[in-house]
Amino acid sequence: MKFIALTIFPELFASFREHGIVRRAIEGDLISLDTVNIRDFASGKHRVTDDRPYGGGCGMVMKPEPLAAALRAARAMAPSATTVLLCPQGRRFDQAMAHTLKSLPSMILVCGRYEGIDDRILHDSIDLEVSIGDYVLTGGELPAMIVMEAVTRLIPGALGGELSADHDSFSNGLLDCGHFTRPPQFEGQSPPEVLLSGNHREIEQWRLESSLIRTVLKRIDLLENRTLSRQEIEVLKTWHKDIEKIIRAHTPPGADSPSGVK
Ligand code: 4FV
Repeated sequence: MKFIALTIFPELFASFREHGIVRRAIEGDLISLDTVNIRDFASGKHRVTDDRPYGGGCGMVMKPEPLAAALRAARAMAPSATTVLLCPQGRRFDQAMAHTLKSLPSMILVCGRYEGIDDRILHDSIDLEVSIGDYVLTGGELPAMIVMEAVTRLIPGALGGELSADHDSFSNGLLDCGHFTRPPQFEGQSPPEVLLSGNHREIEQWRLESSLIRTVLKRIDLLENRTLSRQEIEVLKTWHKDIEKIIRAHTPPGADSPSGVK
């Protein structure tokens, strides 16, 4: 995957390139990450890249000419690239979108600044608008790094060794299970016995139940339009039975329990 970031702050990507999985993926030729400085395409002594908004109002807008010239330069470097604008108006980025994007040959990531970019760029130069969340940042650089890191992790070989992204949160639409490591005792707490048992079938079952309960408690919305596996349904049925037993135990004889359980 060839990443090209269009930005007026290329230095922001310096340490991002030199650390962790992005660095390893660059060294392993799994990805490349180049920056194009939009200011290099701005004219005039001060090479301004922004101007006051038509119609008045506060803030500044990113000028179309330097951005269009920078986009042409980036396309010359990656003719088949998909051009993505990071902006609050975009489609919400998530793991599913990361899986979709990972198979692209190249991406040009446009990092806006100020109040945003001139809309005329939007119409004829942007293939996809992506938002990392419903809040407003001062620049698209951090969102671009988030997209690049999430996509890079899914490129085969990027995670290194036996690691795979298949166990990720959201990879199967559930939150990840709980994780424990040494020491066996920490502030009086020990990890669940089953994880020390070596019984892989029981460990898998525990991890499934851990994922399910965390998803039910923290992100039940993730279960709404997700097909449950037979194994997952069995777990939920067991919990349902256990919960009904508790309700019955706490319902005075003759009284209908809150859930109408006789
Ligand atoms: C943003 C987001 C974001 C808006 C104005 C950059 C800023 C400034 N990008 N997801 N949320 N962008 O807030 O992607 O140009």
